[in-house]
Amino acid sequence: MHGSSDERTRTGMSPEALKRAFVDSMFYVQARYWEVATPHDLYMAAAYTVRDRMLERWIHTAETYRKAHARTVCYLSAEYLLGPQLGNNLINLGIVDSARQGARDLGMDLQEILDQEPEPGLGNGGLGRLAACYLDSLATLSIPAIGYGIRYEHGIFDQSIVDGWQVEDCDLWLTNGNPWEIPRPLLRFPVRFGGHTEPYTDEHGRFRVRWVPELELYGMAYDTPILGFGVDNTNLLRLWHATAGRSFDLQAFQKGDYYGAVNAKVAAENITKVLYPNDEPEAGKELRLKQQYFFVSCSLQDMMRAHLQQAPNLEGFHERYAAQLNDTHPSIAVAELMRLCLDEHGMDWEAAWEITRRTFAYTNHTLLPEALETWPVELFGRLLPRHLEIIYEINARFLDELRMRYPFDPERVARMSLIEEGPVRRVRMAHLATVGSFAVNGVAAIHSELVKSTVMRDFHELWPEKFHNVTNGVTPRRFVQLSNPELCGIVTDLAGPGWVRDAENLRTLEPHADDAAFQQRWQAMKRAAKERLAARIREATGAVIDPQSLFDIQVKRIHEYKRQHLNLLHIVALYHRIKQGADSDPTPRTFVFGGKAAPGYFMAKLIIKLIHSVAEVINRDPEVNERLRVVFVPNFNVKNAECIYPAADLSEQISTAGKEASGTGNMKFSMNGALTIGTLDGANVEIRHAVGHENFFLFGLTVSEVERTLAEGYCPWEIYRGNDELREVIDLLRSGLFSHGDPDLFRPLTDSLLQHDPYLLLADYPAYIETQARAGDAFRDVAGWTRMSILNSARTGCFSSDRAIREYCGKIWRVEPMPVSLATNDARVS
Ligand code: GPK
Repeated sequence: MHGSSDERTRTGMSPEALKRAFVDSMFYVQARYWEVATPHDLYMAAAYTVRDRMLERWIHTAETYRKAHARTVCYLSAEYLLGPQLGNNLINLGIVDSARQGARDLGMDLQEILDQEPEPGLGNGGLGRLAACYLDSLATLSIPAIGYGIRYEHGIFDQSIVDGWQVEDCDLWLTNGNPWEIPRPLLRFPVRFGGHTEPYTDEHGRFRVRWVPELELYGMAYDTPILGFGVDNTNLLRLWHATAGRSFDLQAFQKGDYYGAVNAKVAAENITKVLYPNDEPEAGKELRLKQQYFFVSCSLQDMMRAHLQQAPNLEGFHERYAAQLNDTHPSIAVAELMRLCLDEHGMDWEAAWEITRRTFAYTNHTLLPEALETWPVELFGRLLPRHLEIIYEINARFLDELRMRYPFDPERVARMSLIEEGPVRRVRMAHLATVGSFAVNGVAAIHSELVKSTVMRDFHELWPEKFHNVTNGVTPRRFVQLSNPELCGIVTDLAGPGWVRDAENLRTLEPHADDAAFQQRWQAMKRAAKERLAARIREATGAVIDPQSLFDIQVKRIHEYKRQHLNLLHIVALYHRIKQGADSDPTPRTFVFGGKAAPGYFMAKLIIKLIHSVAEVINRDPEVNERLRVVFVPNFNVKNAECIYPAADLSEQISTAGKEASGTGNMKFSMNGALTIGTLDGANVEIRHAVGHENFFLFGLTVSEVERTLAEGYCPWEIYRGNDELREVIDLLRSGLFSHGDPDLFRPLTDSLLQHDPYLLLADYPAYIETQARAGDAFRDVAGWTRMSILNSARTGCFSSDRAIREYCGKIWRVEPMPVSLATNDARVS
């Protein structure tokens, strides 16, 4: 009702209203009374209290968008690495202080309640977290948008460390209930697999194809509201859960094979059981293709349903929606939208193709050849026979066009085909995504250039106007305001509380970079974050670290191209110098590592073991451990990350040039005042440009130098022979010193470095060591370092995901904001 005071409103925001609602939720939702409530009950009651406030905005948003027939962005992503919701939702609602006050009045501590939340880890790393940042920015910028994905019952595994080795434990994020999701049992779509196709003639005498599937199951929607910051817009994240149909297995059921049907039911429900834990895809996993098709089919059917509620037919589908393919994982959407248009809605090929091509846009996130998805034609045809036919038809028409255009270049035509010929024929998903989209983009300037000049070169020559760059971004709400309250306080004092909606306001820090009093406040901010991290590390691992030391941090998935082992070579070199009594960097350092290895990636797991082994030797050697400490934070996830980024002095972004598409951790570190030591790779290039070359520790070969080095016949063994310290460092690794006398343990790593070194660690080693020494020296100049730290925060506002989303909206989606205001909401109840 209009005009009702906050006190009388059921969803009021004052501490009093929140307290009343909290007590109500405890009673009516959790069905608990005060004396027996567990900490988890407190969390659930708090979550429901906050959720009520979100639902009010969400319903109003849905109504507003619907009435306006708003053009809507549909973000299709197999991963959303959301991280804990409660704290972020309090921030976006603007009620952190009210909530803290309310909790205190009831004798509770807000932080303890926040700590109860399990991590929704429905993603592997950068790509999944990017999707989550984009949801935050879409809502904050009032863009009508839906995130579509998979409700994995088990997200990314929990990592623990046993004897220095990674051990994977099953993630159980749903076990105690998920208060943020609304199950929609009636919102279900059928999804079919297998079987065969049959031609027939329809009532107009037209040639048609009917798919006779072998298996039918259902996707059921679970909806999570996504709040914008400081606006009432609240968007939808719709995740699909697989359930068996009533007659689970068409074949088995008809044969009266009940147990066969039961097995089929279990198999159906397995589709959304677990996230594949690789940050680059593992080839040929049938269940993975099923997951991709499953969520894409449900999402497109859902979009069509909503569209047809308001339009007579599908003609304007591409005007109503822009669908972004987050890498190739959802690229089967191109064939599925064709199938839905052709087979389910009776359209002809040209009309269906026109709609399809104008609906999708595709983001490429990697150039690593092993990560470019392809599916064996045999597997594809067995699972999705109709889609394979459609892909063949798309390809036939596409190749005809190419032959016309390049009549004397059959090799080019073969290179561009959607089908890779060879002993095993395969469907090239990146080609399907490119042919079926109106736009293709990379995720950092250098990466987008490489997309055009390498993996997509032929396509870029054919359709230069299709290719774009949108440099990634990260949300300042979670990665500054939530995770670094002291920094947030500093900026808010200078720029007012609205700065987090426009991160360019971080610039207000710049004129204070040399101000002594301001520098002290800045140092206190860093110090507080470092102490928090030290306490957390002590709790998690028992390791004691000194917040006065330089915190040198590398957290990200463990991968050879990211070169955690280059970092280790430097650490062992420092150790070696101290042991030899040689002059060495006098800056005390704490090296912090964190990150998960794909369970089947042996070398990555061995790198984790090596980190622990080096840590063990260094940390307990009194001759060394006053100056060096090495720690590994187990189970790097969003929750831990929030504690880590603000505590860093130095951010390690040391991938081989050309390998890291963008990186996003690099942005989070820099925004929080860490300096970067990094290569000219991914977004490092743009970060260095933004913060100023003098405020960035650059080293290493450039992309073209990497190419040249490899082309000229790179010989790591010669570098090893020619560099005494490097040789001694590698020999130490091979000596058994770090492996209780076993010289073979780390052989796979050292052999790889000496024989092939595909990621050019040895080539970059001297420059890295030298640059690290400069960073160590610079850290001892406290005022100089503080100045550089301030300038890093001040100048990295452009890496806000708001900027990235604005670019997508302008260059790619052509969609406008649609602000929603609760003030005009009649449905609000008092
Ligand atoms: C790229 F291809 C992939 C993938 O499967 N998973 C993934 O996390 C990352 N990525 C890149 O490696 C990062 O450089 C990039 O910042 C991130 O995607 C987001 O674009």
